[in-house]
This record gives sequence, C-alpha cells and structure tokens, in this order.
Amino acid sequence: MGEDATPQVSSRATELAEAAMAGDRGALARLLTAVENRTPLAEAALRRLYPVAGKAHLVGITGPPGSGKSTLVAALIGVVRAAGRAVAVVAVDPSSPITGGALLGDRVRMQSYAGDQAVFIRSMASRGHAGGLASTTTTAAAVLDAAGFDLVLIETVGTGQSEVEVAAAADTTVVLEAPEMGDEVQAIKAGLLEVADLVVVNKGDKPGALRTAAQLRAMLVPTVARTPTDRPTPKRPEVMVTTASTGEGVPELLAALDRHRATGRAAESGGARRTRAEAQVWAILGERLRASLVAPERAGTTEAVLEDVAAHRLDPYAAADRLLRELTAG
Ligand SMILES: Nc1nc2c(ncn2[C@@H]2O[C@H](COP(=O)(O)OP(=O)(O)O)[C@@H](O)[C@H]2O)c(=O)[nH]1
Ligand SMILES: [Mg+2]
Repeated sequence: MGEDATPQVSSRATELAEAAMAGDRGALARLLTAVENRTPLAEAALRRLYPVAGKAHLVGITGPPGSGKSTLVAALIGVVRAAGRAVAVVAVDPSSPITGGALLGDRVRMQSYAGDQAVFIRSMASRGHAGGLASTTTTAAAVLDAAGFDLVLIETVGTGQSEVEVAAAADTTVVLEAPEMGDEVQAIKAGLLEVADLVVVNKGDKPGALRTAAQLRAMLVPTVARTPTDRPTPKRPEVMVTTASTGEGVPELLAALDRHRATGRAAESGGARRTRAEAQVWAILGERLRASLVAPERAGTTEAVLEDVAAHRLDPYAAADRLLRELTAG
C-alpha cells in the first residue's frame, strides 16, 4: 500500500490499465478484483486511470431488500442498450449479488449480454470497516468510467449507513420503494430520502403503488441544504412509478436520469464532486494513518495507548494526539 509499488507492479498496473481502456474485459475484471482487495496494483493502476475518469454518469440505486433494485437494473440495461449506449453495473448488495440473485432470475435476458462489449456487470463483496465500501465502490466506478462506460449503475442494498455513503459517491441517487402493505409510508428512512435525487415506487403492478407515490410526493417538500457547500440548491426529488418486471416506466426513468445528469452538470455537480473528493481523500488518509500506527514498528506503542484509553488512564483525545505525535516523530 502507498506510493511504493514495486516497478514490476507499476508496469503490470499500467499494462492492465491500458488494456482495460482499450476494451479488454479480462484486464478490466482483474483491475476490479485488485480494487476490491485493495492491492498496490489497484493503486498503481488508478494513477493511470483516474485522470481519464470523470466523464461517466454515476447512478446509485438503493432501497430496501426486495424492492426490485436488481430487476430494475436489468430492465435499465435493456433500455440503455436499445438506445445503443454502453452501461456498467457495480452491485454491492451482499444478500443478493447481482450475479447470483435476481438478475440470474432474468437469465434469458442477461445471457444475451454475455458477448456484449457494451455491458459490464460486476458484484463487489461488501466488507471492511465504515467508509471502506464507499471508497471501494467509488474507485471501481472510476475504473469503469476510465474504461469508457458512459453510464455506471451502482446497486446498493438499503439497510443502514452504507447506502448513504455510496449515494455520496454517485452523481444521481435513485431511492427505490415498493408499495406499502399498511397505510403509511413508514419504511423509508429519512436519511435515504434525504439523499434521493429521484424516488421510484417499483412494483407498479401491485395495488397501492399510485397511492404510495402520492404519499411520497406529499412528504417530499423541498429540503434546504444543511451547509453552504452541501447540495447548494433545495431539491424536490421527482417521484416515479415503475414495474421493473415488465419494463413499464423504465424508459421514463432513464429519461429522468439523463435530465438529472444534464441539470446536475450545470447546477450542482461542482459542489458534489468536491464533496466526493473530500470524502474519498479523508477516508483514505484515515486508513493510511491507521495502517501506519498498527505497522510492526509502532504496534507496541499504539497497543499501549489503546489499553490506556480502555482503562481510562488516558482520554481518547489525548490518545489521538499522542499517536499523531508518534507518526510525526517517526
Ligand atoms: N410484481 C412485481 N415484482 C417485482 C417487480 N420488480 C421486482 N419484482 C420481484 O421482486 C423480487 C425482488 O426483486 P429484486 O430485484 O431481487 O430486489 P432487490 O433485492 O431490491 O434487488 C423478485 O422476486 C422480483 O421478481 C415489479 O415491478 N413487480
Ligand atoms: Mg438485488
């Protein structure tokens, strides 16, 4: 890890990066594995790829398990391909990986993309500490972006904090809901709606879909930005209804994504990109600091400081200061 990739790793990384950018799917897959495993190869490759990335539209698709995210992604792939456009998918839903879950249920349709150079689907294991998922996903998206995919869909299961993190990695965030069984739209976490650029009520073929959409529209009064740098304009996400299993409403969803991309580019994209850059760099910096402090030459000191905090001999702030001094002294 770090800047000290060996010359062999660097040249292998450059080779793979060049190959991926030239359309070599094997090279792209190997790079994404390296990204997932956070190897020096991935970092070295990113040095070549990152300057080329930044053009793609990154779309996060999140929502509760079973709301139809994978099915909707499959339907979107169909509409995007029908328009002659390329699309890559990163699925970070561990409970139903896109390669083994619902998309395989859509076997016939997916098989037709097996030899299609303009479709690339990848599932990512969700592992590691807070922030790890987001940085891995963001890096994977940058690799796909550099490889020439103009649209990158990121499917994340909406069960906790991770989807909010991943949403921060996207240009456009779609929050999916299925029609409610009960009377209220209570299942949607406030945090999720806050990150939504578009809200989609899927399973439009089920009773209550239109009512759920109407309730959501009533709920979604414009939110005001919390800080001047954070989302500069108040937004009122559009609420749409889709039936992913039949494809109904999916072309309209793609059109809405394209609209959001176009207006986002003009209005808030600069701020969102800056926010994303900050989140990434701070997360990586935190990981690097931590890695340095648990490296063999410092592990003893670090362990002793942590013990002192656990025993209340040292407060956590003083501990952090002491560890920072260790780093700057070494
Ligand atoms: N009736 C109906 N079922 C759907 C629709 N979209 C998805 N499903 C079904 O809902 C279940 C969960 O879908 P899946 O895409 O795996 O949801 P995910 O967990 O959010 O990725 C599957 O059985 C799908 O076939 C829809 O529009 N209508
Ligand atoms: Mg899924």
